[in-house]
Amino acid sequence: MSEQNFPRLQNDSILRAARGEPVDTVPVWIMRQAGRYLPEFRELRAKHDFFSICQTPTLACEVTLQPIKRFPLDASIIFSDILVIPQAMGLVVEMKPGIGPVLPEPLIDPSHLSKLRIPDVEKDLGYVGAAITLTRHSLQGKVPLIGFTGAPWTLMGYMIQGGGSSTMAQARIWLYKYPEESHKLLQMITDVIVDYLVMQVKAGAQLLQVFESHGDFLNTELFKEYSLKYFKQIRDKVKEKLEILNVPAVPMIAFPKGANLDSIEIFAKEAGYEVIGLDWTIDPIEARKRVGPNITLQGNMDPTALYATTEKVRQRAENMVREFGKGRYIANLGHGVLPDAPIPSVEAFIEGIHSV
Ligand code: 1CP
Repeated sequence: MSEQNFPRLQNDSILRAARGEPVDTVPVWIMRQAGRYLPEFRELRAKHDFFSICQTPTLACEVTLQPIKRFPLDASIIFSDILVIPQAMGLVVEMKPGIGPVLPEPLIDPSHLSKLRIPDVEKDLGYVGAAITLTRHSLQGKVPLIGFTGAPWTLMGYMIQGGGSSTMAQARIWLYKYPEESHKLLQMITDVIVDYLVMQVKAGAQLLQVFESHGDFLNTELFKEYSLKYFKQIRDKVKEKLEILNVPAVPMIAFPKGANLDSIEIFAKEAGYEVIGLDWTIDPIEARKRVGPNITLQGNMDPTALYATTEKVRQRAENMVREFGKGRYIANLGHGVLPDAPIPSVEAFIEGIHSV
């Protein structure tokens, strides 16, 4: 597949860090960097429904570029949501302001698996590809563009709970009560994810991140069986399919949020991702000891630390780089930036990272 005549990349520090090559300054991006903490996003969002923005390439592109215009970030991430997959599989997903995603007809028991359809990814999610291609051109080579997906267990959680949950109890019950059907559902989701990520790379995504936002709810045993297993499949099949299509592979970032150090160590040995994202509970020095020298780490300042004084934010960002070290490291928060995060703190965070 051709490079679609994309503009030449001017800042490749995140790609270098992902590949383990030296960088002058540590690359930084912020999970959820295109979103509600930006007044220009809120202004656009007041005029458009959430999923209409995702489905309209010019709007998705505009929102993706908003943080890039404001801050000296080293990567952009395409504006979309992880819930576009359950939607493409036939479930209704509504985005309720102040609440978040709501799925009014969730999967109650395995008989509901018959409600799901196998989407034609190029057709049903082609709007994400179109947004990626347009954004690659509009970025004019300033920074690389990240594509993303939710991981299978995280998406399964929303499909069963019908929205966010502080316990994921119904979804966890499925794992014990219906293990076979849980694997069947996870496999269906995995197959869609693989085609979806391949489509994103063909469209121009230069890195891919897989968000396991509900990793918190899995102990090491469940993590191996219901998360790691599918992470591996995604990585192997995406690389295999791209090779068959003669499309160059791109670095893959896994974000197993809430995974403990034991799970992270196993993940590093087995999953085959170039980059592992850490949440803010993980100690950088301990994480490096566990994963060894050949994996890039990403993260992990506590998003609520942005509410300290800007001077403290800058210092904390500098200290974080010193702890992780400048090699094989991508700076980020340990989870998404909060909807009312102070913008001067976001600026101080980025400045602190780049100053080391
Ligand atoms: O800038 C970016 O990062 C790109 C846009 C992006 C991404 C990467 C959005 C826009 N969502 C996501 C990923 C996403 N969506 C995740 C993984 C990251 C994480 O763990 O934070 C998750 C869990 C979701 C699901 C979701 N969508 C939630 C969380 C609900 C819960 O369980 O508590 C919410 C609130 C949304 C809505 C959403 N997605 C994105 C935005 C800007 C918004 C706000 C919606 C609005 O404007 O009304």
